[in-house]
Amino acid sequence: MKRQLTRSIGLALVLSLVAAALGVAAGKTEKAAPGRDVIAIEHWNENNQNGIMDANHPQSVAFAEQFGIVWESPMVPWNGGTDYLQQLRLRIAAGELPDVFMPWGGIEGELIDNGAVADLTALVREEMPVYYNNVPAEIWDFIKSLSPDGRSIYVLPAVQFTPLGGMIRGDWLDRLGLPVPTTVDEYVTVLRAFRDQDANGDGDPNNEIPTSGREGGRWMDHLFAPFGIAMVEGFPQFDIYDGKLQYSAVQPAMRSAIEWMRGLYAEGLLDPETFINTNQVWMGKITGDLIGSWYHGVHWAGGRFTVLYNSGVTDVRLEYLPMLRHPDYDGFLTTTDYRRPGYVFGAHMSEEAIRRTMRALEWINDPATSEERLRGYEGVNYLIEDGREVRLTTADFLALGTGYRTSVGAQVFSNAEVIAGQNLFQMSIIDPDESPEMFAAYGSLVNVNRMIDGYSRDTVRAIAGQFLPPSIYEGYPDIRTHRLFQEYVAKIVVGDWGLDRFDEFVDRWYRSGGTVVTERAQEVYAALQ
Ligand SMILES: [Ca+2]
Repeated sequence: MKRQLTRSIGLALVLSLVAAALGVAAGKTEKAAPGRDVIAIEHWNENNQNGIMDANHPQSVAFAEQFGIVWESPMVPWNGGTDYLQQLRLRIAAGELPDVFMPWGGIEGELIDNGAVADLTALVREEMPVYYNNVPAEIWDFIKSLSPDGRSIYVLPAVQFTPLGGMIRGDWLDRLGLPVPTTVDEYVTVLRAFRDQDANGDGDPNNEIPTSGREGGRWMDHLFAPFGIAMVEGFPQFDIYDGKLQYSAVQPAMRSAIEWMRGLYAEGLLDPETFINTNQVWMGKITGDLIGSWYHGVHWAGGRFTVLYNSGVTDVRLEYLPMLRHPDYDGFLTTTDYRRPGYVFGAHMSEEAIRRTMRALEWINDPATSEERLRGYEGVNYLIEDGREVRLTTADFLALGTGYRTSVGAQVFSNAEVIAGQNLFQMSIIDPDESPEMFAAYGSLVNVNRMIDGYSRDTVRAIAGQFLPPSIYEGYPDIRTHRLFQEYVAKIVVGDWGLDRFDEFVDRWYRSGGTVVTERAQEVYAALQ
């Protein structure tokens, strides 16, 4: 049965290549194969960086039977979204949109205005009822506000449980006899111990980086949070200050946060390269057993655990680093219920292609199908050997060198229960005693669920500015990209500039468009209330 299906898809693929040769864009034409038609869907999101998908990928093979579609996903580099957006813009400029894709950099507004993406208002209710009902009504209201008539749905929102929080090396703390810090003062004590002692236990007391972040002052939100700074992944946000919606970066609390970080930097507690670390360099330091604490998606910590464990750090333990309490501020970790657009569908797609793709996305996002999905696909998630199912870790799968990514990727709906439940189910189908690799895979799930538990009990707050549309920045691209903030925070923290230049930053920010953008933000916020 499976072989026969593969053959018919193979034929569909040949037909699509013929169609492409005749000048019909592949993936945009329904192709009839004998007995069953299968539509190729070109799909793009941030997971395209992890490998390709095509009609022969095991998930495509299954989806051809289940939904009458196959995925076509080229490799698209991500690079924090920069490379992805560039590639996407090239395709948009050429009039060759992918079928289903994640918009990035706020381009969904222009895609809707240009009629480039499909109206999904009726279809999403019909084909994705579980997802439709799981997405909160206030998020649908916001999505509709992006449409020309204010009542239509062009975007499927990503409503993902994204526990962005602090992490600290529990095995380092054990080695130095220290508890997990809970206040800024306790944290400084731990950072000094990491700096002065051989916390990673390699015999060299001088190779530890107590804490670190990334270029643009990004991914060091754990250092801003104690001061009550609304911030997402290093980007300051609009929230209520002095009873009004305002930009968090120009508040007196930001000055205090920068002053504190300047002290950490001067003391050698903050990575000297923190403002020039690329994602890759920063990640390499973490997995190279050099960084003691950092801020990231705690649900992604399993990947760090696995690399450290497999490189010989067999006592690695990641602990959740709570929001550090400050005596003078009401700190919190920022969250947003709505984070970003999940998918848009190209207006060139046939209604049938949209419907089938939606059925597949509904299946991917329905909590009731999670165990079925986690069992996965033969050749990706497991192999059958001597009639027995042998689970593959992601590392095992990558070692097969197929060039394929594991699956179509990120869900557009998840919550803490969904993620923790999925991890528990995965633990139930893994035998940690089978091999060191399986022990590492099991251990990574244990660590991740400990993190999710810590985050779920921490001081986390959705901010007032979470539904502000990108249009408030129109005419002020530098305000939107936080360019001025990034320049000043880097130069002041590393000591190139004095702290007094923070006031100059505030003044310049307001004068270069901040005043207008703040007024717009306050108007939109008032209208949304
Ligand atoms: Ca050391």
